[in-house]
Amino acid sequence: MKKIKKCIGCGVKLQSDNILNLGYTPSLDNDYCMRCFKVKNYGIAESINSNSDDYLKILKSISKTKDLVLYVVDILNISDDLEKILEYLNNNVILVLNKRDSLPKSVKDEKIINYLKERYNFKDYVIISTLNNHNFDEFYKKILKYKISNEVYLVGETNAGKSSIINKIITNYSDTNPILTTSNMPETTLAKIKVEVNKKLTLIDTPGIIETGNIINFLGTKYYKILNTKTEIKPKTYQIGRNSSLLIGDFLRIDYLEGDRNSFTLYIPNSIKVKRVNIKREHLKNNSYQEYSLKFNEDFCIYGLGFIKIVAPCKIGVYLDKNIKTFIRKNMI
Ligand SMILES: Nc1nc2c(ncn2[C@@H]2O[C@H](COP(=O)(O)OP(=O)(O)OP(=O)(O)O)[C@@H](O)[C@H]2O)c(=O)[nH]1
Ligand SMILES: [Mg+2]
Repeated sequence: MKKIKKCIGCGVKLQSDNILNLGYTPSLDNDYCMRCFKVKNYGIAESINSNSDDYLKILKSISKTKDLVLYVVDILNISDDLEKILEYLNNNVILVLNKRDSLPKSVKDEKIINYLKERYNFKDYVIISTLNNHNFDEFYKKILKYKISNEVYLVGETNAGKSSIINKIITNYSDTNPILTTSNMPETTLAKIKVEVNKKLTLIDTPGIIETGNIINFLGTKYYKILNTKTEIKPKTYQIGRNSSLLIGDFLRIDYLEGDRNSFTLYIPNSIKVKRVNIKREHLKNNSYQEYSLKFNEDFCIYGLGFIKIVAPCKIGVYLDKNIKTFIRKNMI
């Protein structure tokens, strides 16, 4: 019987039979599949199709273990249904907000943590940045504090940074070298991968779920890099009144329909162009048009892009593909 060998970068079973199938490598002596090899060496994104059933299967199998789970979330894209994951897991779950570097330094970590604690029911909360090693010592201590066995799982949406976090922990707290493949394309990790950090801790990487409403699924590959921003967002503030509109990139328009003069602060990647226009125009109530009413101090969130901090009550008209998830929450920062 052939021994099964797995790619050490993404966890897929290696095979040398069919170049068109996942896990292909010209020689089974290689440690990485060709897809990982291309990501690592050329940064080439090759997307694949998987489904959320696989993700649920993984969550179910994790739930049976009772081991500690690190639920990794991109701080710029905190979903409104964060707690849903707890329906599938009986384990202790720490909410890990990654990519702290993408929000301005002036924002206080504590404020965000308190905001989340008031709303959700996770075992604990931690804010980190893998990019600049922010808060890893505290994070590592929490892992050691809450772990039940030596095995600790990382779960979360694709691109939240699970594999990058494991690589960083390996770099910080072990004598070995990081091996996992990471990239800005959705679905980099393809199967569970156990990574032994030291005798006391083994981290288990999992493939991320793709949230179908994430804007990254609608904007094409050239946005992979833009949406996975590596630079601190400079918030853009606009004074808005009746008849003003914001044009955001070439995919979103927001019309100000009702309300007093207002302030809109955009927390979205810097390279996405924003223009305020003051034009009298017809409202084209086409298929992608929707109206929203906001109360005092609410954020309008566009999932995968970021959020707009709005201070006064108003009504807005939004032109955006209807399949992209949007929601309103109390101002987070
Ligand atoms: N700005 C910023 N980017 C990060 C950080 N951590 C990871 N990234 C980037 O986020 C992207 C996704 O990282 P991965 O580690 O591959 O994410 P993942 O959660 O393992 O994704 P899947 O394997 O697809 O589930 C890559 O472009 C990383 O470089 C961080 O702290 N800050
Ligand atoms: Mg990964």
